[in-house]
Amino acid sequence: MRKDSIRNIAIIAHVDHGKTTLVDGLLKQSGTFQAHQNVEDRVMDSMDLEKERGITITAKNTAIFYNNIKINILDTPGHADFGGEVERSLNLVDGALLLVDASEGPLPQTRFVLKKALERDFPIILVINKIDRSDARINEVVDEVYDLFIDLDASDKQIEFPIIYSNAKEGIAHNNLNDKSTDLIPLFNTILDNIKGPKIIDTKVPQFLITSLDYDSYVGQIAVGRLNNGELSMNKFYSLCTNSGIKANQKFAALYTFNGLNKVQVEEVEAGDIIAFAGIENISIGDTVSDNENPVPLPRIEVDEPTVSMLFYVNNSPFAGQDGKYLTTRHLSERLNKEILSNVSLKVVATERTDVFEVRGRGELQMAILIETMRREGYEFMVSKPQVITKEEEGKTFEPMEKVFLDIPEEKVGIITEKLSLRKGKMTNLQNNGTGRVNLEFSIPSRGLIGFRSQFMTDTQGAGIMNKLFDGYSPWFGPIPQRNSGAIVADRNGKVTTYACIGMADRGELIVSVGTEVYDGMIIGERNRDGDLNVNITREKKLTNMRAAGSDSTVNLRPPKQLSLDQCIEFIAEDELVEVSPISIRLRKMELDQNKRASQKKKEKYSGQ
Ligand SMILES: Nc1nc2c(ncn2[C@@H]2O[C@H](COP(=O)(O)OP(=O)(O)OP(=O)(O)O)[C@@H](O)[C@H]2O)c(=O)[nH]1
Ligand SMILES: [Mg+2]
Repeated sequence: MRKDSIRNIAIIAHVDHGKTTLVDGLLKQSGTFQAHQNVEDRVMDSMDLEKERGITITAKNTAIFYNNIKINILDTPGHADFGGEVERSLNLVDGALLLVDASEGPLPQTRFVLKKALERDFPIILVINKIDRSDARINEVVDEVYDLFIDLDASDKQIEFPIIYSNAKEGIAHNNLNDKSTDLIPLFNTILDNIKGPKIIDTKVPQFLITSLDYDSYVGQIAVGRLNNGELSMNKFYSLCTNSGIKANQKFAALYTFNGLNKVQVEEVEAGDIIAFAGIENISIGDTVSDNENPVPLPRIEVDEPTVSMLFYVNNSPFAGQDGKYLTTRHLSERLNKEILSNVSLKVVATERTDVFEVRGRGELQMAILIETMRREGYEFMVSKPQVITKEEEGKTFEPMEKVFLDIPEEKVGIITEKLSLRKGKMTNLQNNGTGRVNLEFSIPSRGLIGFRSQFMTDTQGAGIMNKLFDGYSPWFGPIPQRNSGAIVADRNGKVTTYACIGMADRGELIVSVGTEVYDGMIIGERNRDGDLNVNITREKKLTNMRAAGSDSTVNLRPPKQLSLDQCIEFIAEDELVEVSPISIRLRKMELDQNKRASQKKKEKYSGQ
């Protein structure tokens, strides 16, 4: 039976094509907010880091009512590193709105999300968004989407998708480009007409798949998901089907349905709806809540495997414990294990050292978000350079590959091609649009892209656009040259002085400012040539030099380069670490003792590495 009083849909697209903005419009026009209520832009991007970065990081659901029909909407992230969130969300819905920017057209993540939706044979509604853009090329973009469907082997039925043209910012949707509609009603109607209500069996044993976890300081952990069949009510007992067995006699402390951005507490919930509960302990994503006597678990959620890993170390730097609340092995291990309960695309693997954990994920941005979140919570720890996760097959090593799509000014083709070929990239397509910009496509080992983004931004003076898409595995490509500049490293503890900084002007670029406390082995700058340079950055001017004493202030000291967390992660080499605490981000050599570093170097040279 189909439950026609409910619709469950996901909004999927490449990053920035307007998903969250469209949800704002749907929320507002469905009368979810009170007339006087002041609603901020992109209200679904509720996490601090989402607001700061202007991107969606975790998929979230909201519910609106239109013509007495409840539409549960899942807003998903468009950045490739959070692709696991899209895969997870698709478990909750019966159809998808595929948003495509009217000027940019389908981009790599459009392909990824559409492929995932077609695999489930979902009905798709194509929404060409940002039709107000002066550089919109609507008809071309529609054709490109058809090409994409064909390329993904869509069936004839799948290709017969309806098309809506929208300006999500203004909350306008048209069925045809020359429509005069001034609201989103055409989109609401297209959703109701094309995406059917959930298929359910009311009388079957209840089956509820935990698809996301939330936390409420009052009731504790909350599980969100879709009740596929049956019903759930308070005061009854259920089974929790976990990875490690079935636990019977579970009872809810609260049951909720969604209305707008709020959860509404109810006594029972009906099949087909997206609901939440509190009160059952030790749950994780992928668990099923089912009948107490005859539980029937649903298949666990599967997402693509992680491709990068980073090591998380307990902070053992000389400044350890100065800023953080949580520092120990136990703190770090508990926090990381909590993360994997709610983040399906991350994995945590133990290492030979008890104070080091390997965290596996989809990309550097996903890692940076986790690190930033933890540091804001009061954690202090260190992380290593991201590494790719290789596979062994028939005695051979395979490494993850990526397709990179670049849109750059014509005059930058030379330098970018050169940089990418050093990193083992191979150009697979070049298209000159005759507009002064060129589209390039490369096939490259993921390893070659680690740390490339900031170099790309510098080389294109910020005018380049880079997108990438995971592209399977290829045999190991051999060594790829690392950062070609060395680090400037403090050779003793102390405070950075103006005098010492002035002396560094022609040695490279500093990343610490005058007055910063540094330690022996801490990285204080990027050298302008190969090899590390150990320096005394705490040097004071000799007192005998009295006459020049006043001249310090007249020397124009170049301000230090400020590295963001993402840039620090990109910057470090294999023998370096980023040390993060709630207050500071420092870079250091893994081995703080310079004599030991020197002898390690010698050994490497000797062994021909
Ligand atoms: N001109 C124009 N801008 C739009 C439109 N829709 C969204 N935008 C803008 O596009 C930018 C990205 O919008 P978001 O809604 O955050 O995009 P998103 O798809 O949710 O992005 P991610 O969640 O990070 O993948 C914002 O600056 C919006 O104001 C539109 O129809 N026209
Ligand atoms: Mg968004």
